[in-house]
Amino acid sequence: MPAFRTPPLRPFAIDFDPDRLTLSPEGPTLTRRMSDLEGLFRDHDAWRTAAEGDDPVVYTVSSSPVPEIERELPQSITTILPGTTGGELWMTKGHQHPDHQGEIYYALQGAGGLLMFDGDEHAWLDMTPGTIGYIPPGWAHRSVNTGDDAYAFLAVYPGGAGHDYGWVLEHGMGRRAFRAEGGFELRPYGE
Ligand code: PAN
Ligand code: ZN
Repeated sequence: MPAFRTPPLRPFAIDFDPDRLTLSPEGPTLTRRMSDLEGLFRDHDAWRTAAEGDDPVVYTVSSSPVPEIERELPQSITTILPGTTGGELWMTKGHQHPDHQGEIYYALQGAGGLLMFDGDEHAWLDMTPGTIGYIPPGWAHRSVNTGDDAYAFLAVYPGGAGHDYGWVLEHGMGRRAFRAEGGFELRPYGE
């Protein structure tokens, strides 16, 4: 374990285990269950039934020890489990970076999508292992598992970026992704 100073850190290597999808050394891991995703799925009744039932884990976010502070460049691995709620594919909460900072995603495993919304226009990137998704400044972003297995990706973002989840509750994400014959389909946010 490297000796950390604040800021900046000393140089150090992070081992990535592609089978276990872990980082070593590791920082905090966040677990998002269905009950943490209130107000996000279109079918609120289906969400409530699942949240009040077995309240499944929808995704985890495992970070390296790099702290979320100005000038540092933290990274984390998000793993979204396969599933649907009211037909809508399991996804991350989605957020906007308050100071409109950019971000890089790198798909590691499974099949997913990177949905972005600038408050006006939406964009969708298919994400399969090897795809680098670029999130420009000012685009809120949400990840969706479009496959039948876990979808995992690496995120690298400015330490001072902050995460505004209220923005998505207020503005939506432009589109929603639903399971459909032979794959998935995007529908307007309100439908
Ligand atoms: C990612 C996300 C992660 C979880 O590391 O934070 O995928 O998604 P939510 O934060 O929307 O729950 C990232 O975009 N960081 O900036
Ligand atoms: Zn982000």
